[in-house]
Amino acid sequence: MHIRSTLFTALLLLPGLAFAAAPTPADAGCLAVRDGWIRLSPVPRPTMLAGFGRIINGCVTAQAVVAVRSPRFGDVSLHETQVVDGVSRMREVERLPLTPGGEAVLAPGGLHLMLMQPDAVLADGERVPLVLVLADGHQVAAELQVRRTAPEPAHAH
Ligand SMILES: [Cu+2]
Repeated sequence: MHIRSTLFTALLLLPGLAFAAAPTPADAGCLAVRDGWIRLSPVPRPTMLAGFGRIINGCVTAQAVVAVRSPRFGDVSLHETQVVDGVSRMREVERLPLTPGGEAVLAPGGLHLMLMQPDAVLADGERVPLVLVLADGHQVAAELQVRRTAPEPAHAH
């Protein structure tokens, strides 16, 4: 017991050693957003927009998205649209789990990013930065393009 607590203390005193763990999603770039887009709003000055795309977990470990931010929006959250008794409703998804090698598809009528309070009117073709916050505290940078329709899915070569 004494030896073990001494070792623990030594690890605390050597942060370089203590953090020499497996590569994180941010370090390895194994978690990414593909085909990210924001649906151009028909409203002249929208206060709310929807974002879509695929969140791909190419990591060997399970991951979870627990928050999303963008410098262009006052508030961003993950939502899911569900039709209950013929009525379309949205609920907030507080935690989006991603299995190793798995992906989450955000598409109209299902999972989406709810983008609130844009800092300006977004133009067609504009690129908007986004940050995914993972359960382990790491952050993954992504980008969404403002478009009228979904982009053609990019195929792996
Ligand atoms: Cu929503």
